[in-house]
Amino acid sequence: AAAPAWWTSATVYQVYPRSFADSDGDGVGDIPGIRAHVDHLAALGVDVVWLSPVYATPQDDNGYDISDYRAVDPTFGTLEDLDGLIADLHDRGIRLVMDLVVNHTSDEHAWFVESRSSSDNPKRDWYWWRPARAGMEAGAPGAEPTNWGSFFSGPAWELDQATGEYYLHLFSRKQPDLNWENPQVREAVYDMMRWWLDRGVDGFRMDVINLISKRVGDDGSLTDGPVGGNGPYGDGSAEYVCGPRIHEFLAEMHREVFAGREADLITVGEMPGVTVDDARLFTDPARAEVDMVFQFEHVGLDHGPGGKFDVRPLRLTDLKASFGRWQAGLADVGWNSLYWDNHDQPRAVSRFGDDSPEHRERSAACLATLLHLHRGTPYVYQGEELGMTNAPLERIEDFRDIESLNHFRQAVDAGADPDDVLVGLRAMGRDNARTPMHWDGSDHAGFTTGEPWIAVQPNHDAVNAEAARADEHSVFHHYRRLIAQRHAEPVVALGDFTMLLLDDEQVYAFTRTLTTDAGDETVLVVANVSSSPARAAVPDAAAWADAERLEGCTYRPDEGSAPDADAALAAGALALRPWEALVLRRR
Ligand code: TEU
Repeated sequence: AAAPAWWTSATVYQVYPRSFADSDGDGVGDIPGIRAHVDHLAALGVDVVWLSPVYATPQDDNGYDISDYRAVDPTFGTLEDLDGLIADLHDRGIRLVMDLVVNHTSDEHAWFVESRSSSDNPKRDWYWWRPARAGMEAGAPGAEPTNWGSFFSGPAWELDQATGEYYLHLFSRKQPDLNWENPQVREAVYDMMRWWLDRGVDGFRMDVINLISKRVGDDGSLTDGPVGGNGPYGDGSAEYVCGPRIHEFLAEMHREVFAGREADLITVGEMPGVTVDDARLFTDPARAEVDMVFQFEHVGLDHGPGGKFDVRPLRLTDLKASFGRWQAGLADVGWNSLYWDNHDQPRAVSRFGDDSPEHRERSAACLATLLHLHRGTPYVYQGEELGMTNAPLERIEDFRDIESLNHFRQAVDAGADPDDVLVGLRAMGRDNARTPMHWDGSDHAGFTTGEPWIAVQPNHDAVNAEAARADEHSVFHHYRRLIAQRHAEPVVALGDFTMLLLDDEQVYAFTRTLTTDAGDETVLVVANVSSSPARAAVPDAAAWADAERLEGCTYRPDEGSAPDADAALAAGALALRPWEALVLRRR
């Protein structure tokens, strides 16, 4: 068999540039700010940095609305700054992955400016232009070409007065969708991607890449989606999630952009709504599409029927069933990416752990242990390695994100009680993860000398990188050791995964097994995912009586486990303190 790809033992760190570090005091993070902190990343030991967009942008969606793919936005710096960052990272053996946002551009991109200028412009067909619904007048209520809702509230179509036609925007009206049916669009994107690879970047994280193929009839028609549950709009996802030509497009991209140099690169497709079966196809190396995908199943388990802001308690059994299914589904073919959070999700410790002062560090460390001992490539979102928490967002004025602001306005206009709407936004709003990184305990947490674009969290006095690096028992050093174990231990990177105790609402347990010529090696992970004591009835417990602790994987090993942990485990009744995680190995 071929040697495993380098990224099977790698960990990726996501930098959200707006909120990482500001070098010039304008209150917004920038590339020189990142360069000033690469040693933090090197100390953590990550292999790859994924940089959220720094391209030219009017910042309608914090850079996910790009007006020039080959320019750096002045807010973030210059192309030379970016070249410098690539060099700084490469000097430390860290690769750089760029965000690739090509489902849509900004409405201020030159392509769209041309496209909208007239119905016979050569670039007209680069976007999705459609007349009003048959028999209806453009602009009349319900006259949009389809009934699809946008991810950011309201309809997915915007009427453009210049030609009296509508254009499609699955996200904001300043993010028109590119028409991937047009081969010129695809070639322009591939050319831009090659330009970045030639500049030294090591791969791409592909934004909503499974939405690029829309189902379109021979006559150019698009189809309405079912209405119900969530507001007046139809759910168009069946028409564009993993659409008819998605595999063809990604295979073509691979041939045109990656072929011949793929061994040194890493590609990850962000894919809301992707199923395990789709993901097997996308990540099967023999098909040459992408290395791995970001799936959304585990971050949807606490969403109610009303959508992401309709928050429901998470059941641990659901979480384990989901992760277990993905681990099993991509065991023989393909590869998983592993994440608890990112710039679109609430903070891991607040959502899956317990962010009270008593349990914050222990639960953050427990979640890290669990994720980093799964099979797949772990992604760490900036601040996660410190156990940063959700932001204390109170009033609507505290929010900055277009998704939250649009949702609030639409829900309140539709008659909802603003206080009720805020409950969902506080729990799920994307600004929770977008407050500035905590570098130290000083004013503005060392993020900026100016006025930060969004408030710094008050808990930066206790939760910050300077304090964490100085304390060998910190969450930071626990992450560092886990990342190192993936490099050092083939069983962590490659071992087969088996979920245990699927019916237990408190305990998360699994094994990893590696078969080599030297014999079998098995790692057992048992964690109490709760703030009260737990008992774990581990199957086949007697076999673990003489097992050793897997070095570096136990948070605060000096505290030991509950007295006689190994004996208790052997007797089938292991007692675990709140958020305690035990990692054992036997050969
Ligand atoms: O996100 C796509 C996505 O499906 C969601 O996670 C989205 O952020 C939203 O919360 C849906 O409710 C990607 C980017 O990660 C996100 O930041 C962008 O806003 C979006 O695409 C559009 O480019």
